[in-house]
Amino acid sequence: MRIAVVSLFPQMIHDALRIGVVGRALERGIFQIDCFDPRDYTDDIHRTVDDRPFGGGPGMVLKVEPMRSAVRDAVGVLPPGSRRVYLGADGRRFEQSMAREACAWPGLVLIAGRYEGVDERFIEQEIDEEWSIGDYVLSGGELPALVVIDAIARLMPGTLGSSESALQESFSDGLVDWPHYTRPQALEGRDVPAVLASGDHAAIARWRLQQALGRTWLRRPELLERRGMSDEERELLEEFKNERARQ
Ligand code: 9D3
Repeated sequence: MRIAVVSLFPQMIHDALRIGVVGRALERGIFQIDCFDPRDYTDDIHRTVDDRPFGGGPGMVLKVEPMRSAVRDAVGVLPPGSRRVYLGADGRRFEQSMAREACAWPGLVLIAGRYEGVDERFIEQEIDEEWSIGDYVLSGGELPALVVIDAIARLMPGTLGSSESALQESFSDGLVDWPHYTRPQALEGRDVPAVLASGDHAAIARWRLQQALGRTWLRRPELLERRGMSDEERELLEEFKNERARQ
């Protein structure tokens, strides 16, 4: 897959993507990133990319022409059928299902805003979708673009090792994680749950699913609503609630 990023801070994108599993996937050619800086598409001596908002008020607005030229060049290096996504604070909340869908697109242009945002006519003419990564105020779309790239890159075949890949799409999908433990088995009088050291793999799998269901019920009940439960899972959760009520 080819990803293009339109950003006034291309260094921020390149530097961050050198690190970790995503950096290794890039090195191995599993996907490709190209950055397009709107400032390179200006023709005045100051290389102006922003201007004051019509109607007045604080802050600056990204001008249409440099943004449009950068996006059109980006689209030019991507295969046909690629999609253009603007990262904006008012966009649709990015979630895992969107990463899965985007993974199947031939190419993706991510456009990072800065300042108060971009002239609305640019959105209307040049953008297919608008995504946000959550309800908090950031300084621009670069960190969101990196979040989206990370989530998509992990889904590409070959990015993760086989053991990490095996963790994806398991029965515990749509649940929060179960608790993890490592050595030492006894730590200041707090032991690792006995079942995990029992060697009984069926009992361990059952305990982990029960913990995941219980923790999802406690922390993220809306996820449980969305996912639903099998009869067996309902029983495990009831047992979790009963044990919790006795403690
Ligand atoms: C405080 C300014 N806000 C006035 C109501 C609007 C605003 C403008 C520009 C808020 C944030 C930004 C910059 N943010 C992004 O470009 C952005 C973002 C975000 O802030 N949160 C979550 N996802 C994203 S994606 C792009």
